[in-house]
Amino acid sequence: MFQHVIVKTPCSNVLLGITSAPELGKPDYQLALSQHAAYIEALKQCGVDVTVLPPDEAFPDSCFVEDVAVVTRKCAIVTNPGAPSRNGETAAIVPVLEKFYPAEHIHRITAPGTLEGGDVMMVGDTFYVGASARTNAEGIRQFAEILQGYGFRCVTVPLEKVLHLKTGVNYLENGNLLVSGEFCDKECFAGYKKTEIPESEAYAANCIWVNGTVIVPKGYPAVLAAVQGLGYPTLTVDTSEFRKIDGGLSCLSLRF
Ligand code: CIR
Repeated sequence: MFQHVIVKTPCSNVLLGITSAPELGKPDYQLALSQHAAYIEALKQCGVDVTVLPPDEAFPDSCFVEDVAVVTRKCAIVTNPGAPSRNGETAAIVPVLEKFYPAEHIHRITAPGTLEGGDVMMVGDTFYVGASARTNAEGIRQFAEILQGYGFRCVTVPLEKVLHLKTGVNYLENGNLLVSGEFCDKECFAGYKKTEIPESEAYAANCIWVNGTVIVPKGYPAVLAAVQGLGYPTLTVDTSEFRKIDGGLSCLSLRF
């Protein structure tokens, strides 16, 4: 169960966020703000307390707070984002983590290691880590070493196409995994109950489980039906403006 969630209000420079899909257009700032507010409401409905950090205009992608830290039940790890324009985002998260974790349980990934939280998927005491354009082998080595100190295990998942691991695979607890594209046939996920997401709704592979409820992006009926078919109560949140800069539901929060 999660007690706490940290989110960060989008800044007006969010329209300058990194994107692999410029054809979708730039985010509408006011709409992004209202979608973000609805996201916070959905999280609150799942019974967590939500810490809302102020916007930071220096970093267009800073609302994607998931990438700057990995939060576990025993420790927090401040990452070292591989995207140069995002690397400085980590400074602001440290004092926030200090409110929840003792200093000796807050760790850091350091250069030349890089790692972004979107590449980390927690399944109990196992952490799957995507080796991506943002997360390198040295970052994963450091991450695994830190986790080992807490009795956690790390499994590397080489990525072929997507930005982050959780762009295409997400764990919904109870052995249930939502998978799309390159993750459908990966050997490391063979033991899970996999729900394959159709290519046309691949964006919605990024759902989040929060205390028994699954939050699904709005507008993906096949995924919504599949998640409901697994027996989960669901909430939907429109993330259209974040999608334009490659962001999804998980990217917008730290949950612990
Ligand atoms: C980026 O490229 O870093 C942002 N535009 C999107 C980050 C999405 N974060 C995530 O998947 N965890």
